[in-house]
Amino acid sequence: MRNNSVKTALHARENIINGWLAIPSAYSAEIAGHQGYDAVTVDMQHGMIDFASAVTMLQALSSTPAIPLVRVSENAPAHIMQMLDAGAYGVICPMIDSAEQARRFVAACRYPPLGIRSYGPARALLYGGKDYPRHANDEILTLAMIETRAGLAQLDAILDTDGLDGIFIGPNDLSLALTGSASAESTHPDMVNALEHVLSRCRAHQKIAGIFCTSGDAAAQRLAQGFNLVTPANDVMQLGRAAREAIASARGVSAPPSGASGY
Ligand code: 3PY
Ligand code: MG
Repeated sequence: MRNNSVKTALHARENIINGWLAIPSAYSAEIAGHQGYDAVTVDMQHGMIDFASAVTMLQALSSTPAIPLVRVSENAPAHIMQMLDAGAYGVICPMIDSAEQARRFVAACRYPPLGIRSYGPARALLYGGKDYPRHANDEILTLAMIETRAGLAQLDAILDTDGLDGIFIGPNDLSLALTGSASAESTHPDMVNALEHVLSRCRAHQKIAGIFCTSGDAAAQRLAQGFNLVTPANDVMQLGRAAREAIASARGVSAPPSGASGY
């Protein structure tokens, strides 16, 4: 099976830069995959992406060096299994609030006897290779999103889940839950403490700590803080930012900090 270089690197404590796609386009995915990201995630929760588009995006990513990941829309085994069959080498699952939800998530990603994944690897065989079924349980990356008060309260139990590789923080949802306002780079003390808590618990459990960020600078700060996997904004934010900067530079003015695009 094609090695999941991102999983290998993460477990060797190397940092991973992960792109994030919300635009339903194979061409965008192909461009992103060639820019130097270690991994690129197809976002089926908040991206404008249906299953058919996701398949073409995973196909496009397959022609690039980036490892293809999917953020599923919910913790639904059939959906998770379908995205793995479509060739996702890792799954980021939103809104994990308990050990039971984490166990259900990981079980959907693992063939028996470790889990309940149904057999039918389809495109995963083409991307991964003929021996995919024998090695998939070891190679597929599983990241549970912590982005609620409940998830934070149950963090240790979630981190104890066998087969869970780590945590990916959704800072917008988490700050909304903790402070009443969604802000990925929130400096509210409750958010700062929550992120430090997640980092130290991930370290104690020897699990990966990942987080969504809104820019390269923000991602660099998160890496310096101790996170292992960062997403330096999604394609929509990057497109909007590049357009604002180009327009401002053509007009000889400074670019406005944010536009109407992205979240
Ligand atoms: C969040 O910030 O809540 C996310 O889910 C990132 O996409
Ligand atoms: Mg979220």
